[in-house]
Amino acid sequence: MNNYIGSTIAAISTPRGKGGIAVIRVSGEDAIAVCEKVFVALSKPLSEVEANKAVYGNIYYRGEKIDDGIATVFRAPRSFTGEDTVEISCHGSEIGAFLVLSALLENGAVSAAPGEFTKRAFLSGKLTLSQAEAVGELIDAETVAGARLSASQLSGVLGEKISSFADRITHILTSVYAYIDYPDEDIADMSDEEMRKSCGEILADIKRLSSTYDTGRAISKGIPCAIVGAPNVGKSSFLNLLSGTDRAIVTDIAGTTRDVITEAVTVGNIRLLLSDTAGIRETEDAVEKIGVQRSKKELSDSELAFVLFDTSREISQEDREIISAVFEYKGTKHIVAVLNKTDDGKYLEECRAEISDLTPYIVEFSAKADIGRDSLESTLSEIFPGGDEEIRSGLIVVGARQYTALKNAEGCLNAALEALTMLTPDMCCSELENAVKFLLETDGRNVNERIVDGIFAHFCVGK
Ligand SMILES: Nc1nc2c(ncn2[C@@H]2O[C@H](COP(=O)(O)OP(=O)(O)OP(=O)(O)O)[C@@H](O)[C@H]2O)c(=O)[nH]1
Ligand SMILES: [Mg+2]
Repeated sequence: MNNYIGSTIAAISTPRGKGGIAVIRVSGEDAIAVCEKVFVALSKPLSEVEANKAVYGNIYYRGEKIDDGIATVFRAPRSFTGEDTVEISCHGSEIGAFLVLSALLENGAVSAAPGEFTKRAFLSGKLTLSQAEAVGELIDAETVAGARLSASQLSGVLGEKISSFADRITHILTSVYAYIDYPDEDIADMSDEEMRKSCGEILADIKRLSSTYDTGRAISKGIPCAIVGAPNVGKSSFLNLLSGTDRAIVTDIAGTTRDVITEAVTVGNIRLLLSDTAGIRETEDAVEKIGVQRSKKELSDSELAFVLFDTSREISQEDREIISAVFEYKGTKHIVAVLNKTDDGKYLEECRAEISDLTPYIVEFSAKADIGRDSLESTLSEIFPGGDEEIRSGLIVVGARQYTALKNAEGCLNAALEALTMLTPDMCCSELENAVKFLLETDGRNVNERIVDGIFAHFCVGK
């Protein structure tokens, strides 16, 4: 991203391909002058059009009329980027939009880098970094809940919350400074005891927020889930039912699935990236053997394992081996036992007893009779707490950057608490300062340019 901030940038902001209209966005000091050379409004020149007004006109490329359309004029600082901006809407042919862009580039604009409009909005103080990221999340959202969450974060609530933690720590810091600089005078706002208490409270609040990260990812990006179990327990039927497709072949022959089949599904607010795998068992079949190896790899790569059992038959040696294989991941992965075939569940209780140590999350299910989806949904919302209210409030961490900053701040606060207990105020001071630094960085204050570039490079051109 080498365009300097004073340059005027242009890009097609609508997706590639044919559409009703295409929008070309131009932003920068000369946005209106550049557009005036390309877009001739019928009523008056663009430079005389008031802010936030749209005008109809003709569009020219190398002196030849190529289209007609609408130009909307925004004037600094009241635009998305904070700069003068013109948005030209033309007919939505790909080549037409490309010609409009070429005309603009020939008349003084430069091509915008991915995310550059949003980057400028951030640099001119129109958006905080968290809000800018929410714009990116909103564009990328794959679920309704994800879109709703990023829409509520556009208002900046998450950033405000994080910055309120920084303010509270700064308040403690002022007392620590007073204590260090004037040890003999009683001018600190807070006593030792009060500092410790306040530090502990902030730490608890930060932890509460950082613990929403799993849910944030589950809502916006999805959680990689492996469906594992012995052959024929109904793994493929489970995937098909949840995805509402016939993606995976289902037969009563054990060892039907060989390759890994993936489907993204949404259960409640949670997005699951499901992988159906081969039944895990000892086999002499060369192809099935590879399938079994892939199942194990899928299990190890997943964050959540759905372990399926067939409750219409006795628990087998194969089931027990799978239980012990999944047991290894207890504490590092979410584990949900799905007791399938409850429409014929003669061995349901036996099955329950067998898995009681494996996981508290047990769902009675029938992929054939479509029983158990509600129970699955409520189990998932126990694992990923945070319902509609949190989504509406926007107080769910989605970005890895915010999460890391909160975790770092937690580390500093823990160390600061220790220093307060040992009565080493210097130590406490630097830990609290670091905590503030980590927290403020989430909103782009003190963030070095490299991080900023990295964030905006993930955007699409025209955003
Ligand atoms: N009664 C009953 N049968 C089921 C249920 N779910 C699946 N089945 C049947 O069980 C058999 C195996 O189902 P699949 O979904 O292919 O099982 P799988 O675990 O994917 O099997 P492999 O790929 O061979 O490991 C099929 O005949 C299904 O129709 C259920 O809930 N109840
Ligand atoms: Mg299968």
